[in-house]
Amino acid sequence: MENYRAIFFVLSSLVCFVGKQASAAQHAVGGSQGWDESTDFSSWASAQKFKVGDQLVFKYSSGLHSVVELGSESAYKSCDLGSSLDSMSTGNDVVKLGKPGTRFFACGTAGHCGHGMKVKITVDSGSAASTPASPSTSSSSSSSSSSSSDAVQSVVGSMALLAGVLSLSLLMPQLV
Ligand SMILES: [Cu+2]
Repeated sequence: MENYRAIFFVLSSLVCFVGKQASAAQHAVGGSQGWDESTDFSSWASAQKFKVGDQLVFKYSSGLHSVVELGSESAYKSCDLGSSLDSMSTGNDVVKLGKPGTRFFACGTAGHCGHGMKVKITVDSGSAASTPASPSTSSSSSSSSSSSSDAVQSVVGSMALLAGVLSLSLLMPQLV
């Protein structure tokens, strides 16, 4: 009879764990191919959903490539690495997507960006509605709705926990 108690405890904590995991994803840039010249980053990025709180991980051989964050779409298009916001070169670089908007990354190795080693990441506010791609560069979108999906996740998590506790207490009379 002790088994039931253990099973319900494991089940309810598992659901909470899964709920927490789903709220922030980690995206390995380029998928299994990683941050490499041969990877098709535009098709990789279009298949992904980037939310506030998610992380990007750039995986590559340190020394061969690097990661440079660019400040504008025009710098991204022309591979102008001179106006970079940030640069990383460990080979396992983690970038946190802290707010909605578009971010631009390119490889800092000479010639690589021109060969397509660059990626544009559009971070969504976290709500279900898709944000229309606006040509203006001004970031006027508010971050007020950024925590809505996290809130839903925690509600789902606590409801699952409640269900677990409830079924546990229902079983209690038989157990003791
Ligand atoms: Cu490179």
